[in-house]
Amino acid sequence: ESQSFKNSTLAADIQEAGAAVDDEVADADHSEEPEEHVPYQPIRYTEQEMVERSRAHYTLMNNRRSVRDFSTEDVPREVIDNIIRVGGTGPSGAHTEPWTYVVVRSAEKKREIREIIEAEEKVNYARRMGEKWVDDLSHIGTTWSKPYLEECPYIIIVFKSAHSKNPDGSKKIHYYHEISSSIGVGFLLGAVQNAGLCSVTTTPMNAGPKLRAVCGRPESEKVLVLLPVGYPRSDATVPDLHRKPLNDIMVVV
Ligand code: IYR
Repeated sequence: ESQSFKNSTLAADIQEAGAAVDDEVADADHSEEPEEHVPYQPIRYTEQEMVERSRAHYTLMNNRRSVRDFSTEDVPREVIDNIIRVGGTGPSGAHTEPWTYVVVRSAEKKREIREIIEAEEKVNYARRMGEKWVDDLSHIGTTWSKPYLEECPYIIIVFKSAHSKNPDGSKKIHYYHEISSSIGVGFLLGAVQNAGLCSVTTTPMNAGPKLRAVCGRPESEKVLVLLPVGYPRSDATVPDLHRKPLNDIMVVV
């Protein structure tokens, strides 16, 4: 881990609370034995701290927007590594961790990915989605054209798998792999926002198998979503969307 992380107050807080888990210890235990339980106490804040932190977090996340106008400016690789680490912290069915996060850095691969997606999206917009869907989407302003897939410095492709192999070669079933991997995507989006970067959830119909081949992933892994990651271009725009107020999304019973 970097010195800057080790020296930060946040890191110190977490370590003080005994919540830091050594990577090697976490990686080592793949035994069949029932896992030993260990004490766990997350940091306890005062009520005022909780209010302030939850408000600040809401402000951060409420500023997130899906961005499709990316700058070609590079992003430090360590930031991407840390975002992926966050994706790996999500809960998963029986702790089976059904995700693989492919980080696409190569300009050539990004070009191939753009070509595959644009070819499918031409058919999607013209035929597969249907008139009503295309009409319902028109206020967002999307089309089959996806130049941002080449302009962004990184694309994260999230793969989900229904199963893998145990160390002894037996089949390991990934329970709830779809929802687990989707929660992982939520964690990634939060991490991207926290880093001051932008993304857009991209789910191109029919492009999965070709994208999997470009990434050299096995057939057991299916593309769930693509996340281009980078800075917005200085002339980036987003649709003027508004979010439902609390009273429209929360019901207390
Ligand atoms: N996946 C296509 C179309 C699309 C569909 C929905 I629903 C959106 O909210 C946005 C886009 C595309 O990326 O253009």
